[in-house]
Amino acid sequence: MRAWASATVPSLAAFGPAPAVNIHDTATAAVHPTTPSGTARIYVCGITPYDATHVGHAATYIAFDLLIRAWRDAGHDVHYVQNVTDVDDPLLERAARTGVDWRRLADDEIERFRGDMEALRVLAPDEYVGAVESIPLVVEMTRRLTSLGHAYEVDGDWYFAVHADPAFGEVSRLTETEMSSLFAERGGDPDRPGKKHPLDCVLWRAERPGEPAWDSEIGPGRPGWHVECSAIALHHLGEAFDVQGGGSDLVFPHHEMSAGETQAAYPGSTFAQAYVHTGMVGYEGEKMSKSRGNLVFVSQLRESGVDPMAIRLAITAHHYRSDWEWSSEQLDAAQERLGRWRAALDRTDTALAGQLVAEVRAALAEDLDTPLAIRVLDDWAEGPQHGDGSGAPIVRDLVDARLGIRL
Ligand code: 5CA
Ligand code: ZN
Repeated sequence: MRAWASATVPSLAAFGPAPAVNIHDTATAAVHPTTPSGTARIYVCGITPYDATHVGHAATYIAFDLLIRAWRDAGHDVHYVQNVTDVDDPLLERAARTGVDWRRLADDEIERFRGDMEALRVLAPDEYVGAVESIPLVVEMTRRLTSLGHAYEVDGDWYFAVHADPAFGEVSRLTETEMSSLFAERGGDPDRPGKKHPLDCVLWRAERPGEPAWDSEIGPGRPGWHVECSAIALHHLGEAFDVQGGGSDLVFPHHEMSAGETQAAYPGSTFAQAYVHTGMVGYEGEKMSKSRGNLVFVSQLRESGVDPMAIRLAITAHHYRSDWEWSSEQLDAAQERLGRWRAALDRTDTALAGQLVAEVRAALAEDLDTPLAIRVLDDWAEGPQHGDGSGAPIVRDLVDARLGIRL
């Protein structure tokens, strides 16, 4: 699938490489150094394209964009893969309810997402991969799990036996009781008769009347959700890639199951080295979600004339791991902040700019501490300055390369 156009990232190489990047891993509940061997490999779970991109989605993709920018500044090449869940229950339900062809709905929303990501200066993945185009990979993984005795059939649907992976549970660190309630809440079917274990999840869903289906050696049907990401990540990145990313609502079951399926299919393998999760953005007292309908769309903000850089700065003012609430006041504050930073450029010399490079890099190397990076820049913009403006291009490049914001 076609991705979108990436903005060019200015190089800060004149200041030497940025420090190595430390990031919080959900599986160990601690901040660790990332240790890419040359090229850093990252998989970020993409959208299910049945509605427009909201501020919560944008916050998640901006967080991983900051990680990619941190790696690049530290001297790494980055191999970035993102999927699109272009066939799944919520998409088909929305299409049926609104009388729109499901493929048309998906294509239109993917196109809108591309426009939003481009406007927010989120760098595009190297491979942008749809579930539909990955069906052969999903079928292959299901067959492999079946041949190892880790998958079984219930009335034409294929299930993954979750306990086939000895490490099952180590991503989310949840108890079986906690897993059960989340599984039921987030699309699982713990009570289905014929399953061997309530937590076993669907690998391949047999054709149902009125639903799209694809022919395969395991019968006509469509991919389950979790295996889509297992198969795409493994095929495009290989095992033990550096970071598996997404919002905290994906910790369980999605990331637990994706890791489990891959590790069971390839005994002894590790899916990802770190599982990185963003906090949930709320609005009007609840998590912003397509099913709740309390949404602030990036495209609507853009259409109403809001500067995408102000949207990005308002989002970045929060640490990526915290849960927070969107409000229009934050957008106003970000717009004012942009103005203060822009006004300070002409009063900055190269020595001061070089100091800012070091301080912003240090803040972002420590689990992408954007609130600290922004404080550094606020202090610069508000502090006494005796500069001649010679440092302006450096600060512009710094804020562009590391925060993705053009001043
Ligand atoms: N297609 C699957 C992942 S394979 C999916 O979860 N799609 S999604 O469209 O529902 O969400 C896309 C990404 O946005 C996911 O990483 C999800 O965790 C994140 N996300 C969804 N809602 C929010 C929110 N309110 N705040 C922050 N991130 C969110
Ligand atoms: Zn995913």
